[in-house]
Amino acid sequence: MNLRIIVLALLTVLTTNFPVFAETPPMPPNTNGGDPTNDGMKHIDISLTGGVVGLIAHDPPASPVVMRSGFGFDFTPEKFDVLENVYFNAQHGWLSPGGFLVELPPGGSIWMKRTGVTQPVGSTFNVYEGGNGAEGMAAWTMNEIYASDGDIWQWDGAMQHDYFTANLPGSYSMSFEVYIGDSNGNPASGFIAATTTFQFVTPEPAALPLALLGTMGLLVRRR
Ligand SMILES: [Cu+2]
Repeated sequence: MNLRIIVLALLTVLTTNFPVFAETPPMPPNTNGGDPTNDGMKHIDISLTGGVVGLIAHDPPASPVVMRSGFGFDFTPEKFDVLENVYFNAQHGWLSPGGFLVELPPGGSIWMKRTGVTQPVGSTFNVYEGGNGAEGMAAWTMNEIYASDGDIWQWDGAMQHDYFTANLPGSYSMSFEVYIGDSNGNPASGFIAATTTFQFVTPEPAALPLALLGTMGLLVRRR
């Protein structure tokens, strides 16, 4: 065997058979797979004034947020398996910085409705229900939400970060309408909804080959 074959064989072993240890997934602020200066939570600040829903996107972190890799990871407990072998990000979140929205009608709540997505052809783009750090990961369901356009989700007013996953490199976005509804999600009359779009990209493709080249260089030098 020449050196190149040995190195490639070693790389294959390292990247496919290296023992993987189960770990808890990163919290939402640490799901950025790009420039670390863009770590942190990217909130949509929600307000309700005079019957009008207001949405303000917190910036930085910059949009689109960069997903991080879940390839080769073993996340625990089992509900976090959905983050394995995909890209994922949970930086986008819903927040009411002014506390409870006092203008809500009796029995009313805030609802989010998925209104559209963009994604590479043939890709999968999913969302799993998370929560916030104060509740703790144990309280998060990680159930799939927003599976199709028109799917709705009821917000309890606490900070909410969900995990968005994608299986192919590229750009992704999901658009939402935020509206006031009754306990079943039927829109309440007399309120004006607002819309926003969460944008994502996968890490630069150059990042992985460079890391592999670095490993190869190390192995060659060690010989
Ligand atoms: Cu947050």
